[in-house]
Amino acid sequence: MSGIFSSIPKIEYKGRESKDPFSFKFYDPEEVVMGKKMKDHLRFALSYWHTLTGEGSDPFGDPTAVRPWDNIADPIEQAKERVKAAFEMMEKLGIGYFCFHDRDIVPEADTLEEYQRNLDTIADEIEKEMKRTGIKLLWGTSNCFSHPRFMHGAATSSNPEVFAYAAAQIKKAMEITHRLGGEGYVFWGGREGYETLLNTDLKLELDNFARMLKMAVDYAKKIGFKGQFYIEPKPKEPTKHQYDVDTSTVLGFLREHDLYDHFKMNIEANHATLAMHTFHHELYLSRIHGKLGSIDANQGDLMLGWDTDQFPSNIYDATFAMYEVLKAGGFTTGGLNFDAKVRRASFDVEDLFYGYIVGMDTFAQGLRIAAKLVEDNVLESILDKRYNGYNDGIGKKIVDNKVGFEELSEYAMKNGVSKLESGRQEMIESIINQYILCS
Ligand code: XUL
Ligand code: CO
Repeated sequence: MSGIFSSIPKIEYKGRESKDPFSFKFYDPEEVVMGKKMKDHLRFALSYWHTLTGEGSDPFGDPTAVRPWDNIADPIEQAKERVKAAFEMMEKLGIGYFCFHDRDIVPEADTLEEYQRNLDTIADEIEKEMKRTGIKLLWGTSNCFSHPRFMHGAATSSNPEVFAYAAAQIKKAMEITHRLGGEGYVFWGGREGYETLLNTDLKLELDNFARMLKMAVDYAKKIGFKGQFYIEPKPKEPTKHQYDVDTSTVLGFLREHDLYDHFKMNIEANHATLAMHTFHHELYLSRIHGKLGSIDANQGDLMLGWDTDQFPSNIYDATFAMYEVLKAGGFTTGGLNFDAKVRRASFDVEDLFYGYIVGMDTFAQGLRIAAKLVEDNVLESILDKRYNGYNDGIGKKIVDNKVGFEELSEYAMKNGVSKLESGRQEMIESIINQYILCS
């Protein structure tokens, strides 16, 4: 077999009894679940950064992985080889989408002009491969956090020249995303936050952040980019306080700055847990506001306090994530991007494939289980029963906004609280286990 990953076969669905590590045990792309093929529900995407540029370094250690393209000295030739590798990998895994930051596809150059020219060169290569394979761009984004110029932030930098530089970078990344038919564009705060309040003008930084987002909205209109804008919340790391803490914070910020209608959420599992929320919580909250846009599917190690971005293997999390996606009516522009990297000691290219296999299998099975939960009305009937009091009598008057303190006070004097019911948490957990273990 020729190609960059010649030792790795095409990964096929072989069923749950399969002992072949290079096979899907649960992800059957063509299987129809609730009237739609699995691959169309899940809309898996490859993360260009972790997969093609990740090298296994961490705050305490040097890179561990040497990839097949690393021996190419010329940075542009190396970038072209990465494009080939990305598409070969997606073809072998049957992944239909990818996501990238500008800096993932080409390294920084001596000048901004040269950098942008290089971006165009590699975008040409990507475009060719997209045409050849039919693989699509889920979203693009700009890396305004790695280079030292962003040490104080990008849109929230204390230096207006840095604000301008970030705007130039975002403008170009939006143009490339548009040119490649990207279905979305992500803003992740990067270094938009602070290290200490003692040198921070909180109001100016937050207002400038909103200004940058407004400029992006205006520019999208100007170039005719119709893709969905997303904000990806994260509470900390790299700064001690990131402005996009979590879904609630972001929705409040968007409302305050008249940006609400232009953005949806891109929820990342490991960011949710860093915010001391569950992944389920962030998705549920996004869904009830009609803001569940896309997902960065990974998981953290709860024993480690940082963003480990591991490939997801937790079936409970995947089940509730897919439950929320189904309840939201499915993805439209969004999908499941594996913002995930292999662990530092998993340095072989085979490990990259095993990472995607476990992630895709976990979410495929999560989808099957979630579909059964929805079809059997399991959680809906629990909610219906639990909140039944709000369907008539005093409860209905409360939700219809027909009563105030005086009427309620009168009601309470007369009736007191007649009866409380159990929340039945353990019973519900037992039912969920039954669905997970028996599906
Ligand atoms: C960082 C992170 C990013 C975003 C895109 O924690 O998740 O990779 O997904 O910038
Ligand atoms: Co992410």
